[in-house]
Amino acid sequence: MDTSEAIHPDRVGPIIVQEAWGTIGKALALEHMNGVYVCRGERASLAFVFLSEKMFRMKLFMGKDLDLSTTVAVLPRENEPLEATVEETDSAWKLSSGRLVLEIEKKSSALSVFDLEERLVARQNNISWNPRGAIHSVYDMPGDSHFYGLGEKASFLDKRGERYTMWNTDVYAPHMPEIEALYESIPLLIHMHGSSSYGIFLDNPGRTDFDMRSHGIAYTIGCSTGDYDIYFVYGPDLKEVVRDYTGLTGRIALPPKWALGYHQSRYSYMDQNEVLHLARTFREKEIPCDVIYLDIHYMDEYRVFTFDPVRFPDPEAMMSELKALGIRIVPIVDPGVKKDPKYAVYRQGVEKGHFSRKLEGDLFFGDVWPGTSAFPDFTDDTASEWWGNLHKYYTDLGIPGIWNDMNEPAVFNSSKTMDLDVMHGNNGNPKTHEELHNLYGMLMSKATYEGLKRNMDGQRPFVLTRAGYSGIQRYAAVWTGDNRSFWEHMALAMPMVLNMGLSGLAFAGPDIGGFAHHTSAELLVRWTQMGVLFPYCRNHSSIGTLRQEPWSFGPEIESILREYIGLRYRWMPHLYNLFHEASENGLPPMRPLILEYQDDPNVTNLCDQFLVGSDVLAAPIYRPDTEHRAVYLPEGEWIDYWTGEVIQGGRHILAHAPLSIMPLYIKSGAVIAEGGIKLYADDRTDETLTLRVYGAKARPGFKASYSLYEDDGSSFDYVSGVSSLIRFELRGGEDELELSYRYERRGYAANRNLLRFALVCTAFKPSEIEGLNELTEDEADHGQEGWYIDTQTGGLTIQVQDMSQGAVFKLKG
Ligand code: MIG
Repeated sequence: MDTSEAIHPDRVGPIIVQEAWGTIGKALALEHMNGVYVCRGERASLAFVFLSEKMFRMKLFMGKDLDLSTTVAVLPRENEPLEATVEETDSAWKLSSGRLVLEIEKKSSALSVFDLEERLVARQNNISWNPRGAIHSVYDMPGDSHFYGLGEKASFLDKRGERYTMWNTDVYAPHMPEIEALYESIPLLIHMHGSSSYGIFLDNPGRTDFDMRSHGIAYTIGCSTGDYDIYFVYGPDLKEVVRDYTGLTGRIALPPKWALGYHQSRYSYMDQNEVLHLARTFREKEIPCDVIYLDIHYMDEYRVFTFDPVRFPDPEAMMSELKALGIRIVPIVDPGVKKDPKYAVYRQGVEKGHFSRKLEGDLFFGDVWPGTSAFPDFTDDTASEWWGNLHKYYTDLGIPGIWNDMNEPAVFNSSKTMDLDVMHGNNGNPKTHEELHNLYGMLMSKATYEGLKRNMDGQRPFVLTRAGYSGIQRYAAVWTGDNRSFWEHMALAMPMVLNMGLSGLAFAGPDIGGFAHHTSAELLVRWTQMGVLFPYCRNHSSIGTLRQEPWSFGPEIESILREYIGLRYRWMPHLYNLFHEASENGLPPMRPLILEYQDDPNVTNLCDQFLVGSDVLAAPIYRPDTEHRAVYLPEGEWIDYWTGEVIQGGRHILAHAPLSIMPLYIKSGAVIAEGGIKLYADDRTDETLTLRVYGAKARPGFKASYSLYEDDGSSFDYVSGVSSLIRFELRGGEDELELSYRYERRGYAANRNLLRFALVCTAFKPSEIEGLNELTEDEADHGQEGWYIDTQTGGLTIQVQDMSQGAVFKLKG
């Protein structure tokens, strides 16, 4: 006999339920209280807060209570919100903040944002919601719209025509154009049209979506749970959007210099001997390397905070030999803690209540590497602090960095993650995992970063993470997860990491050479050539794949790789400078051309070439058996890095690039700070510095300038002023040049006596430099002050004592 279940609604076939989507309806009143403007609508209200002249927050709320707390993504505000000027007309309220006018239409509650020239910047036509809490908003998408940001996504740079979901997901084979959700969720959409741009950041760590595909002349932003809480960040320059968005959610912590070096990883270096052998090989072969990673096999049956006693019988001995070689270890730490009552971390976690649990009190268990595992509840500060402190286990061994993997969190089950009904403690404001999912990985890395920092005696920690949410940049570098050794994935790493850079993730990069599948000699060369100019530079590969350490394909390949890795180290002062800039203003070291040439229609979706800083243009070869490619050089004069040839920009050229060449161009007038090549970045025995100026011209109007930031590259002393800032300038006159440098601040004493200025790719030859002698090569080698023409580059080199008071030199033609 059947029961009534026979007519269960789910069984009787599709019933079409007309979903009742609600809207705000008319805007009835505008109230102002404590810097918050509340627009009361028929069925819901909108709260507006002006955070600056060109940035405001808008939150939808129902009922009476307005909660203006934020997620941890948003930094605490130091300034009071701005007062706007309010004007009411028959049809609208207009709120002006100084740079923007926000218009709320009374009849529909639609919202328009205008600039001071009364040009429409953005328009939100509609917000609606369904009874289950999903919210959906519709924005204008003019014909000339381009979209950027959105963090870690596959496909091209410009996201017009795409649709994405924000839901941190461990997909194996993830880097496909149709994949909507990856490991990281950065719900920041940057919209550029006409000559202006703005960003919309939806601060909601639940599932959110951005659709620039399905609605013709509109794009939509939605969330399936939680708040519709957006930040509108006006440019008009893309750079300003990036600067202000990172002002809101934070910028990268200045990394230790060693973290900018070359990193070597493998799933897994299986034992202590293999690790030591690897380190020695790097040194014997004189290939620079700063870090070796330990993947999951270092642990005792995948218990985090342990070493396997057989494979790694003496971690102390291993660490001390590595230290002598200048190589650091970064071990993997996953969030899953093995369910094992004899294992201290598990026991403590249970006893102290630090693991994630259901509302009813049961722990949530999921299967990961160690088998059944519990997962810390990082939303509670006490649990995070506990977790952070556990890292003393590593710091005591001299381990300064941690690699957080599987922190989406990834779980081996059908949902691929933690049960959505897990009830996170959230510091006394409990929320479901469904609502907080995208925060899990970030909170883990935050706990890790802070724990390391507490235990590192003033040294800067390094954390690498796979999962994250807006703000993750404050705690960790991000790698792009399990790519494969496909040429397509090499190419795709460019737009992916470029958009990550526009989304605050300035310190990011892919597994060089590809993680899964088998690399080839050629792919490894091409990928490394490209990868050494990415912010984060690690070669990593999966178990069972062909080896891809730099020497895996014989001496010829090895020497090309050595040269490119060496280039990264030679450019380290410049790179570090760019990272410092990123930590101050959020601009990423690796940039899409559109960031520097926003008015150039040729670069709106250009992403098979990129800039390092503003003046170095790399155009990697990303197809097999290919020695030529088209390169677009934007306006201005460019110099081929390899040949010194001067090329007029504003056009496409055909570059010739045999295997040992990655096309590389330097903007004329650019300056690059270089050091000597070292085997590890943190080697401070000789901090030689050369400021290399490209394409100097002895004529009025020419000017090259550069500011170089320096500090010890490893401690937090810079916070209290132990750093230097050198300002350098080269000005052209009638057949002469004036070179000057000056310390704007000299709190850090670099280990060098000489400063070198090298003028390369220039027609200028001095007849005389006031106060300096022309040197023989021998005198130059012995560190005398003076100038000489470098026989190799044909360039002019001037070397002088590095003086606190700076100096000025007149170069006569
Ligand atoms: O694939 O720890 O993305 O870098 O080597 C399973 C083993 C788990 C995924 C990471 C990868 C790492 C691997 N991990």
